[in-house]
Amino acid sequence: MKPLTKLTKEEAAQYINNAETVAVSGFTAAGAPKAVPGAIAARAAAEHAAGRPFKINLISGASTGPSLDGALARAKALGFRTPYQSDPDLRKSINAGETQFFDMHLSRLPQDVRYGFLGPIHTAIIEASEVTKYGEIVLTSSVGASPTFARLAKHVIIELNRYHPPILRGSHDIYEPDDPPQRSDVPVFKPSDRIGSPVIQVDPTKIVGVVETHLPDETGAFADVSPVTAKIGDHVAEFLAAEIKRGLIPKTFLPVQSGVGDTANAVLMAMAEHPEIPNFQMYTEVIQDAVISLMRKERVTFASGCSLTVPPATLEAIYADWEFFRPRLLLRPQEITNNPEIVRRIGTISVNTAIEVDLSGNVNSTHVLGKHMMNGIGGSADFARAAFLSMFICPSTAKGGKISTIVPMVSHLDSSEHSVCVIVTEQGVADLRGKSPTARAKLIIENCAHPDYQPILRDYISRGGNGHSLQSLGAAFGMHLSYGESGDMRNVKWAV
Ligand code: 0RQ
Repeated sequence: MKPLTKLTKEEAAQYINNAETVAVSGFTAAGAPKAVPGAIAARAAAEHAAGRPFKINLISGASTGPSLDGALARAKALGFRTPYQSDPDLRKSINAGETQFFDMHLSRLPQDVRYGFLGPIHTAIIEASEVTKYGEIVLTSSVGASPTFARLAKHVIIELNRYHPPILRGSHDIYEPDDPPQRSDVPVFKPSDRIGSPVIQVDPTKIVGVVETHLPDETGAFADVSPVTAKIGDHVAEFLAAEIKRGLIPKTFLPVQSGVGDTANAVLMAMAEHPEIPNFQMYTEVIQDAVISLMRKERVTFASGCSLTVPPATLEAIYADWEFFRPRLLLRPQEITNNPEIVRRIGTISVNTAIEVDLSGNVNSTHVLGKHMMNGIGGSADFARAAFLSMFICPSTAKGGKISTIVPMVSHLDSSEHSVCVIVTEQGVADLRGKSPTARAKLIIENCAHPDYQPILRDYISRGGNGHSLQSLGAAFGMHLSYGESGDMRNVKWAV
C-alpha cells in the first residue's frame, strides 16, 4: 500500500474546479476544514480577476467557521449552499441572492446525498485527527455527514489537524443506515448505545492528498446568562419539575436535546440548578459549553451528540481530562443524532429556539420578517416533530421591544402547531397540548406575550369573529407591516 501524498493547501485547492460540488466535514465550526477553503477562496479571487467564472456548490454538515463559509462568501465563490449556515458574510450573500441556499432538515442531508437528490460530490474535504494509508479516517470534534461525504465523493482531501490528540480514536460512532427498501431499525435504544465503527473507511486510492494543519476550531464562547434568558431557563425548569410531579415525565427523567445559543445554554443551567430535576443524559446534536460544565458537576451523566461545539480552551481542558470525559461523550453522524426514529423511541425532551411564534403555536426558526434568512432550520424540526415533549423558547420581544416574537401569524413556517407542545418566554409558559386554536391563542397571549403587546394581540383576536381559528387574513401580517413602515410593531393599526 502506497503512503498517502502530502499536499500544500494551494496544491489541494487545484483539485477544485468551477461549478463542482464540494462537501466538507464539520458540524457547526467544530471539525470543519480550516486551511484548504482559504486556498480555494484565493483561487476563486484569481480566477475572477482573470475574468473567468469560479463558484462552487458547498455541502456541509451544518454551519462552519469564518475561514470556510466566510472566506468563500467574501470571495464570491459560493453558487449554492446547503444545509445550514450562520456566517454573517454568507448570510449577506444569501440574502442578496448571490448564493442559492437550500435550507433543509439536518437529519435528511446524508440520505439526500445518498439518494442523489443533491447531485454527485466531486471532492470531500475532511478534517481528521488520524488517517492511515489503508483509508481509515479518525475524525476530530464532530462527525456531521462526513461518513457519507467521504464514501461517495470522487476525491477526498484530508486536513490532518495535529491540534487534536490521537486519544480521540474511539470517541466517534460511525454508522450509515442502508437505503430503502433494505433499511432496518437503527439500533440505538439509549443515548450511550454504540452501533458503528470508530473510523470512516474509504478506498485509499480516492485520497488525493493530506494537508497538515495545527488549528483550533473557530468556536466562540457564549454570553453570560442575562435576566431574560435566566427567566426563560427558570420557567422551563419549573415546568419540567411540575411535569415530573404530575407523573407525566418519568422520575428517572428523559434524554434532553437542546438547541444552540445563549438561551439554550441558560435553560440547561437552570435545569441543572433545579433540585427536583434528577441527573440527566443528553441525546442532542450540538454538545455545547453548558453540557461540559454540568458533566463536571455530574448533573449530566452522558452526552451523545454530533459535535463538541465548545471554545478552544474548553476543548483543551476536555482533552487534558480525557479519562473523565471519554466514557461520558459519544459523537455520531447527524442522521443518527437527529434521527426521528430514535428521537421518538427514546423520548427526548427537546428545547429549541424560535424567532417568532404565532397564536396557533406555529414556529418560525429561520426568517426575519418573512424574507431575511437567519441561519436555517438546522436540526430543530428533526427533534420537534418526533420528541416526547417539544418545547420552543424565545424572549417575548426582539430589537429593544420594537418587535414582538409573538405574532398573529408567523411570516415563515418551520415547525407547525402539530409539532409544538409548549412555548416559553420570559413572561411564562403556554402548554398547548390538547388545546383548540382558540384556547391556544388566549394562552399564548396571556402567558407568553410581552405586556406591551398583550392589548394589541387581544384586540387582534377580538376581530376574528367565530370559527375554529381566530385568525383574520386581512390583518394577520399587520404587526410585521407596521415594523416595516414605522420601525415598531406597537404602531400597528389593524386593517379589519
Ligand atoms: O439578532 O444579534 O442582531 O440582535 O435574531 O437572536 O435572541 O440572540 O437568539 O442566538 O439563540 O438565535 C432562532 C436564530 C435564535 C437560532 C435563532 C434576532 C435577535 C438577534 C438572534 P442581533 P437571539 P439565538 C441546533 C438547533 C434554528 C436552528 C436550530 C437558530 C438574533 O436559535 O438559528 O434551532 N435556530 N437548531 O435580535 C427579528 C424577530 C427576532 C429577531 C430574534 N422576531 N425578528 N429579529 N431576532 N427574534 C443547532 C443546529 O441545528 C446546528
